[in-house]
Amino acid sequence: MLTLYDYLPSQNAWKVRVLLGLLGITYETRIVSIFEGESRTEAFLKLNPAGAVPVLAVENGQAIAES
Ligand SMILES: N[C@@H](CCC(=O)N[C@@H](CS)C(=O)NCC(=O)O)C(=O)O
Repeated sequence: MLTLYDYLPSQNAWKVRVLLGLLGITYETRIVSIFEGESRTEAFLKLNPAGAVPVLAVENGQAIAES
């Protein structure tokens, strides 16, 4: 199962939500509250050193950043 690290007001994350929806790909969502520092935690920076959503975590533990 894919996991999308998302922030609902983010237009960059929205693009990924739309694409996954159009492709019919199911995924889990983890909300990252970017204005509360959740994109700058050590764990999140391991997923995306840029500290930004969207990030799509794939099954082998790798993560794809950039909308
Ligand atoms: N080039 C990136 C930009 C991502 C980006 O700027 N994300 C914003 C939300 S729209 C973010 O997470 N900002 C948090 C921060 O910079 O701390 C993309 O297209 O995905």
